[in-house]
Amino acid sequence: KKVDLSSRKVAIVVASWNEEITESLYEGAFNALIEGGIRKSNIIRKDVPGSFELSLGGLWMAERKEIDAVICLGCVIQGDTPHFDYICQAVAYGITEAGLKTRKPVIFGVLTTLNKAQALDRAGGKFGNKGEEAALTAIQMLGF
Ligand code: DLZ
Repeated sequence: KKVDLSSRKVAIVVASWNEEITESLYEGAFNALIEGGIRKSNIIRKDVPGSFELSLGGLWMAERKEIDAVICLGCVIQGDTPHFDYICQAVAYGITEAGLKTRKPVIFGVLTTLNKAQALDRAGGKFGNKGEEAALTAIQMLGF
């Protein structure tokens, strides 16, 4: 069945790190929400500095009464140090926690890649757009 989502509000929280990638993820997510029946005026965008901040940014948005679902978009690219692992761990945990705490779908749309090419492939390249997939996940959860 097709669920009527015309009155549902969705927040998209976007990390500015690796902006070229996260803007593509945003575009994919935005378009998929519109395609899925969410009104343009019911999509609220917020930016945070890096993926690490998606946890709190996502929680803040999910705590807003009027928000029905939150999509967190980021791109963490591995460097030469274990820093990558700490950010990925923290944000995966933080986004999970934001969803459980608020009992709302808080979607993990974070690329965790070994290099920029892998990220581009997943942000509108040969493996699709993971922002779009994150939006479809939100839509499915809103129809639960
Ligand atoms: C510091 C940092 C590094 C090295 N790499 C990334 C990255 O690849 N992707 C990303 O989204 N953020 C990165 N950051 C920033 C952290 O997410 C965070 O903003 C800072 O550690 C400050 O809390």
